[in-house]
Amino acid sequence: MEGYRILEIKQSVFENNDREADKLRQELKKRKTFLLNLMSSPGSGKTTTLKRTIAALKDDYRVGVMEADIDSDVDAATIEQTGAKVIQLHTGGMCHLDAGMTRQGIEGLGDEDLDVAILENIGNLVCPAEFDTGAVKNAMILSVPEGDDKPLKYPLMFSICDCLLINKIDVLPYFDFDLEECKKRALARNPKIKIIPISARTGEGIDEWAAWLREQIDAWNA
Ligand SMILES: Nc1nc2c(ncn2[C@@H]2O[C@H](COP(=O)(O)OP(=O)(O)OP(=O)(O)O)[C@@H](O)[C@H]2O)c(=O)[nH]1
Ligand SMILES: [Mg+2]
Repeated sequence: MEGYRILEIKQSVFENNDREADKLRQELKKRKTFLLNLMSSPGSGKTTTLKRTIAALKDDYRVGVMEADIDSDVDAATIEQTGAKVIQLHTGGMCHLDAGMTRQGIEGLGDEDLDVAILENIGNLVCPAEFDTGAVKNAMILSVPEGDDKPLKYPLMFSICDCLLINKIDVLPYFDFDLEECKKRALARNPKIKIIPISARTGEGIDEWAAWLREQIDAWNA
């Protein structure tokens, strides 16, 4: 027998985070705040889609946005123009948010009077998928220029998301992106994933996305 122990540190990091995430979700349930975690690669259109999403929801819900980035405040400045409450979170180099960081963001927003809090996670298809943020629903964006093979290459992200927005469909004629093949690949990873093609530029598909989101918010905040 070896004279040393092996500690599964990664495992304990995830277990602790899962506990924190469940605690945060229970608190949000009590306060009737719905938390959405929005993830994607850098530049897929998270902030642009959020602008459209806020416009679709703001007459009926009090919406707050947490913009997570390694640095800068450009996304918070963009969202501020919509009139929604917004906070910029800096992760100082970390490529994802965990439940503790999300809690700090929610507290920074002043969560008590929010119906909906949206977290724009760090642009990355790998690390954010591994950490439960305490969100009620996870959504992701895959944009046409990234290619239809992404469900094959980043399976975890597709399997933990409740909704997949395929964005930038306005540029479909210029790319060899096979929409049907992409849907098939995503559904093979996660048969329950709701798939909505959108263009955050033209607004196409945003009504369907907003309707899906409203259903989730109303079910949680009932
Ligand atoms: N053609 C087209 N361009 C889009 C669409 N959505 C976003 N863009 C453009 O894509 C670029 C990146 O969009 P953002 O919304 O900043 O993407 P993001 O995912 O928030 O980026 P990060 O926060 O840096 O990860 C911008 O130049 C947008 O104008 C779309 O539906 N169609
Ligand atoms: Mg952004």
